[in-house]
Amino acid sequence: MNEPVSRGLFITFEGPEGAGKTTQIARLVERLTGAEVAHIVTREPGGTPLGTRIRQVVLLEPDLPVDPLPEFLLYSASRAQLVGQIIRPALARGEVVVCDRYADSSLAYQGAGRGLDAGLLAQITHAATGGLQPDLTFLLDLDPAVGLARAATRGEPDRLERADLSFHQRVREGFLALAHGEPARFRVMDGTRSPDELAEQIWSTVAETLGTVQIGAGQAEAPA
Ligand code: T5A
Repeated sequence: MNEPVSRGLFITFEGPEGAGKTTQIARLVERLTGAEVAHIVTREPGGTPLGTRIRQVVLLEPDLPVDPLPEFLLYSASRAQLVGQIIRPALARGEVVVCDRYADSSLAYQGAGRGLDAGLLAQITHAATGGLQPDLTFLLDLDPAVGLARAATRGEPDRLERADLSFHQRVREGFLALAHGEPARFRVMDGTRSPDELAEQIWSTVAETLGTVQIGAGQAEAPA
């Protein structure tokens, strides 16, 4: 069985395509680095050699047929490896873990979006993660049409970016329903606000949370 995590802080960023997660994670990392808070940054799918290969198959080969259940299982395999190899060890060292997407993405994309049974997703996710849940999840909420237009400026669409707008609307609703169900963990942010405004809001929440937990060796005080 997995050891219980008693230290560290697990932060995830979620949201529809192009919501601004990568931008805000970079801003948060600057603040954590400036405040000398031990941290790592990772992402899903990916974050390990296995996860990187799965990412290639599941996202970047959009013409390869992959049905919804195997798609979810591939994300889950990447997640299981990431949790065991990267996330739990970092939390056990007392570090902040910042992860670009996690299990909520499966519930939103493969559950609300593709229509897979929520109970099945929860059962397999529990097996893949040993029940590890983020302490704090920032949901950058955005009209998917706006997010897809932002993402489109980057070149060829991946498998998910190719899905139609109604799929992405279900994904957005799925995320909002998850946030509604777990208000203590989720912070829903308006993804149309400026990057600077969002970064300030996010840092203020993280700094406040850091003040309530003991992070890393020698990090007894909350950052300014
Ligand atoms: N997936 C993933 C599943 O289906 N199931 C799962 O279980 C998991 C884990 C991952 C895909 O995998 C799917 C979901 C996804 O489709 P990805 O390549 O990692 O794909 O991409 P995304 O996570 O979707 O991230 P994106 O890079 O598309 O978007 P971000 O990171 O949310 O947005 P970002 O920061 O790159 O910004 C996009 C553009 O918008 C601008 C940026 O400059 C950039 O040009 N921007 C803003 N513009 C205006 N205002 C702001 N506040 C802005 N913030 C950023």
